[in-house]
Amino acid sequence: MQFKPLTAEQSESFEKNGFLVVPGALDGETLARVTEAVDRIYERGLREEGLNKAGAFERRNCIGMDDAFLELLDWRETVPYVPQLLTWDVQLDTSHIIVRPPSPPGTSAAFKAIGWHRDGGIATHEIPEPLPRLRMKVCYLLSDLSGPGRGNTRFVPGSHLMVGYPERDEGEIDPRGTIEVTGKPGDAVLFENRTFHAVGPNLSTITRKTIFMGYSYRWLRPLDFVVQPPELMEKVQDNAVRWQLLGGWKTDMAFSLPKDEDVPLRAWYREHGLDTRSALDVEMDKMRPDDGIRRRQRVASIVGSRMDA
Ligand SMILES: O=C(O)CCC(=O)C(=O)O
Repeated sequence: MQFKPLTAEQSESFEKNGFLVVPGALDGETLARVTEAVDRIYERGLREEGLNKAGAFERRNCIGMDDAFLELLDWRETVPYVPQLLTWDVQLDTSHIIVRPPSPPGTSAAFKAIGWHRDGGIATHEIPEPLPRLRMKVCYLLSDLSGPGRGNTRFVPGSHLMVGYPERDEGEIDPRGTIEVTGKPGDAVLFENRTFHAVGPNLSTITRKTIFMGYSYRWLRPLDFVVQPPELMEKVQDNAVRWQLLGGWKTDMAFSLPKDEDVPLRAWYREHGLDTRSALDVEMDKMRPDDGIRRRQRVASIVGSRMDA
């Protein structure tokens, strides 16, 4: 995977708001290929099953449905940011087409296609607050969402750092500070699991098309599949990073104590100077498990020298 450093401004913005817009993330050709694949799946889905109760079409775990989606797995303009904001120890945990056609006439401005929530399903309710950052999504806009009211994703900036639900003022539809994220086809929006988000009605004449690719720590369960099918794993067997991202592994303890062959992104991370672990962690890593006495001595000497300092 190519490296693309986050700028200080992007990093500050993500840390402050819990989301980040990357304009022009998809070039014209890729945008056309992804949109064409989404259109095909959407049109077939509409014919065969219609829209869901919220008036949308959704296809989960779509990664294997078209090679255009596989390109997004490690997309050069966005995915290099994921290890910089989360960790090298990442996997794809969801790939999700969401199409939102115009809402029926008369739909209330208060309608919610998706209510306010944080990502992660049941884990969000079972992990004691304050929640850690565990997952993040990259949403690729395939339609013109440059104005509000088109079924855009709504965010409460800064809500990733809150404990509990964001406050809503009496008589207001949305929590205080809510924004609708806007962007053009080909733009991407990165957001993390703790950032509260929701979707209102699509009051425009534009059909909102998006594809979401989610990433999380490898020791978490994926959100919308258990394991990817062998045919898909076969397609990426010569691409070590894609293999990691699709949940592949090489050693028995790959998800608890990964070896370098399980996680090529660890070497990538170090190669690009992102390894900011403490001296203690680095030392611990170098030690073999059967090296108990020496390990204790070395740790004691590091800790001792720190306490002396
Ligand atoms: O459709 C959207 O904009 C939001 C989707 C969503 O809530 C999610 O991916 O968790």
